[in-house]
Amino acid sequence: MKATHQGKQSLVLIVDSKEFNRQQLRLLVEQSGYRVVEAKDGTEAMNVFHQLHPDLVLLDAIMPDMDGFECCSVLQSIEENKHTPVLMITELEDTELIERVFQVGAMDYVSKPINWQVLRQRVRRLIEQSQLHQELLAANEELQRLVTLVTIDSLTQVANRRRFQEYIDQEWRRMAREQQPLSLILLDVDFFKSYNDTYGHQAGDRALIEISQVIKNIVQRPADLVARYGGEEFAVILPDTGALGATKIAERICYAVRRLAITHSHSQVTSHITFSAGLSTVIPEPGSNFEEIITAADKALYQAKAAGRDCFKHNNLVVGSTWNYKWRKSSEEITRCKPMCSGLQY
Ligand code: GH3
Ligand code: MG
Ligand code: MG
Repeated sequence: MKATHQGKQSLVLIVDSKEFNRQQLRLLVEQSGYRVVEAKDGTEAMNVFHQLHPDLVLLDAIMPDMDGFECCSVLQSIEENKHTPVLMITELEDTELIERVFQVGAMDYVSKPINWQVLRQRVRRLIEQSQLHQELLAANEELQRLVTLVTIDSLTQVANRRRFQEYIDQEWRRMAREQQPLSLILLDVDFFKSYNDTYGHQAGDRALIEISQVIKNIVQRPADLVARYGGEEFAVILPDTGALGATKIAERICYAVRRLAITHSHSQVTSHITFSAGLSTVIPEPGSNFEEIITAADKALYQAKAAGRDCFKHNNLVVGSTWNYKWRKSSEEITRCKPMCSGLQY
């Protein structure tokens, strides 16, 4: 019989107002190889539960003050209670009583007079189930931790490059199937090397964290993804979003980064941190490769840098044209140059 869990003997909390009953139950549980802790009423049971986190609660239904049913309900509502099973001991095999047992969240019951062999089997089964459940929870937590590790950028907590690649591939194929536009924004902080040189690498890290948070707060649709594309470069994937929708998002990001007003006295553009952006919007051809949109957005970003930074270019593959936008430098409002083409798609 398996009485230990990861080298530790399982602990059973026996709750019964009568000492004689507790002694009998203790004997049976200890003979099965488990440790025992006792409580004489509901209040004491709560205290012991909080302190010792037992693996099973053996609970008498009839107790003065808080009866077993109430006690069981309270146990279920405890936040740190990770599904500790409750085995209820009832006076009678009565249908109404049995229904209440399960209503209050107990996993099973035995009725009096107790058949000791049945009780022994139920205790063992519930403890084994509880152990399996705990192992599953731990494995799931570990899985979540690993998923986070491989998909999230550790500095900024947005998606990392690997997740970006995976997601753009997936959404590219989805948009190709649905023949809907996919937009990509690539953002690159201007003169960030000189920011690091002036204020230090740690200040640079803090600025990247702040900027990523700002971007994340703006990009809100469930299907959108913000990723750290490289050192001081971010990418925003916007499925089901046309050129004007993507432009609006880029404008909002620009506006919010301006409001951060992170001083950058050595920037050759303004006295604050700015960025340049390249946008691209594509309705993917079925069977084509997502690299197409990255190349287009990257080209637009390069053009934005060449055009003096602190601006963005849109390389719209949907209508086959490129146009410029310039963030207005002196005010919080942003003006953009007139697009060079018509027929924009949301
Ligand atoms: P440009 O306007 O042309 O983009 O100029 P830039 O200085 O931003 O570009 P460059 O590619 O020359 O330098 C990028 C800098 O970003 C270099 C590096 O110091 C900084 N950087 C990259 N990753 C990190 C990071 O994780 N933390 C910090 N603090 N700085 C980083
Ligand atoms: Mg760069
Ligand atoms: Mg840069």
